[in-house]
Amino acid sequence: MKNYNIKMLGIFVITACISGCHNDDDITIYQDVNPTPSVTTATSTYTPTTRTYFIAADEVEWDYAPSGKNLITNSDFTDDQKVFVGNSETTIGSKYKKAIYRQYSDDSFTTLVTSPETEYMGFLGPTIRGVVGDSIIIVFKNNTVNPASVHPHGVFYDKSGEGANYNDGSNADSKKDMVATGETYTYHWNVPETSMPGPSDPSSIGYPYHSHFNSPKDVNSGLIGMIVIVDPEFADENAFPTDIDREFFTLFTVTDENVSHYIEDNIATYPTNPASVDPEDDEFVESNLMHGMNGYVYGNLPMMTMNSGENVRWYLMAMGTEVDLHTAHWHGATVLQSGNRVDVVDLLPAITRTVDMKADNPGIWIYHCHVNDHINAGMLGRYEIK
Ligand SMILES: [Cu+2]
Repeated sequence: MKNYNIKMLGIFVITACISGCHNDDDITIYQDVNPTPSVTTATSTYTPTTRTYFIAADEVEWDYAPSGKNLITNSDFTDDQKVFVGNSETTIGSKYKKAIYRQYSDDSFTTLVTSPETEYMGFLGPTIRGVVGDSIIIVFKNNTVNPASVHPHGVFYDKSGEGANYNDGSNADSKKDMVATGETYTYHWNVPETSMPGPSDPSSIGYPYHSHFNSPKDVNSGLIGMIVIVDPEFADENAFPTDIDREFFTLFTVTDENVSHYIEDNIATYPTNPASVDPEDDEFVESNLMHGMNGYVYGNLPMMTMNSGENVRWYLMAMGTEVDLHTAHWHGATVLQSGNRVDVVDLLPAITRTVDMKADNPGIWIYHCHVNDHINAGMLGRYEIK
């Protein structure tokens, strides 16, 4: 990254002059924004390729608190916490039917691609990766009962690859608004220079992808994931950035299960007396606002584990509505965000931020949203530096 920033020095000079208060010393600071110069292995030998992903929208039973307890306090849920995770005659509890993106090994969609290393990603879809110059092919199968799509942010697509339905003047032959139940469709995207990390970005950045047939309903149902785009000077053949040791992904969102496609199913399945549920009741509505990180509440996020000394990249994202202003905070470490040293990162719906951490403080540390209401409602996880 260091070399790349030096290459972009001209841009910084212009920016500095516009703001009117910078000199050459300030520009030196910009050259030093990356915390990981010791492992920088920049090359310009990257050969663009085509990356093909087999991704299905699958219906699953999701549990926001699979341990059945609060793992931050290491105790049973309190009455206040049971508002969200308690199952009763008139509340659903921690388990919901959802639709999530899952990766398969080929177009038979029979063998899931999973890894213990990505277990913490929860209901976040598989990471789609690309390097500038690459083509990305998504073979998408909709195994859910509702129409669905894969709409990417950040990459280049034409109408056939947009995965969104609105009045755009294109005809039905040139576009594909949605993929029907049981149907398979192939999206073609490209990664031009306008997708790549900018001068103040680290060597890779994250973007969202999500279903965009009925976007709010589709995303609250669970159809969301992240795309990583890597600077070709810092990309290996797997589209992993070469100047870091490890990556983590976190989605901060208050999933509103009240507007999920599956709310009627969930009312019929989980409350012990479904006939007594009033979907309009304020307490019932509140009970379905799941304040999660990757779909986990109250520390149930599987431990994000790294080794001391590693250079760790965090791709953060929020989704949702006006309650979804989140402030991601790590105990025990700081991060670099576009050249600024912080330990809290601000997020708004569909905003992605990519920040780098030097993991040099061994221990188990809380990692949480710093919004008071969200702390109380369970937007809390942990990470461990070994
Ligand atoms: Cu929050």
